[in-house]
Amino acid sequence: MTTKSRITTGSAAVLLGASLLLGACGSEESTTEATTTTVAAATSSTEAPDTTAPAGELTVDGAWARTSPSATTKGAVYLQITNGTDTDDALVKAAVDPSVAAMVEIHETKAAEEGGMMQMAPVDEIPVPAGETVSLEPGGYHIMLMDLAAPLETGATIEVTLTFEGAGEVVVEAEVRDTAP
Ligand SMILES: [Cu+2]
Repeated sequence: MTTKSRITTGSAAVLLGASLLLGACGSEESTTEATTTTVAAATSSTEAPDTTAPAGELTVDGAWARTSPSATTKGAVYLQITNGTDTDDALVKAAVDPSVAAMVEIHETKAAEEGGMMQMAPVDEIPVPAGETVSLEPGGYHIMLMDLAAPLETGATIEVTLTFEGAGEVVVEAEVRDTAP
């Protein structure tokens, strides 16, 4: 496995999951393969200790979109941005294909000055300081999809193009889910 050094702990978990599925199939041949895969995964997870993203990269993980009730034309996308570089960056724009939504904004949900009600408002950018992870999650920052072409259905996948001030464009796939992963 020549790419071993690039396998992250996350990938190892996926391999492990796949090998369990293979093992469940029952044939002796696939059981043998599964055993080999498990060993490889265990080895690579030892080599890739449980730390943050590789140094020098800005990475986006865990993208998902919340299902929208059929009566609404809005949806939201959540994800985590890890800035593994030593330079501050910022998410300045998000976009989806017009076949998904006509307009996309970056929003922040927070308690209003008066009354304490939660409300959301567009922001120009989401700062992602060097070495930090910023979560877009329900009740906080999110990517707002406006004027949806159709309600978001569980299991569908949306391609979202993120534009960072420093890192440029990053395209992520967001799975439509009922709840956070
Ligand atoms: Cu919003």
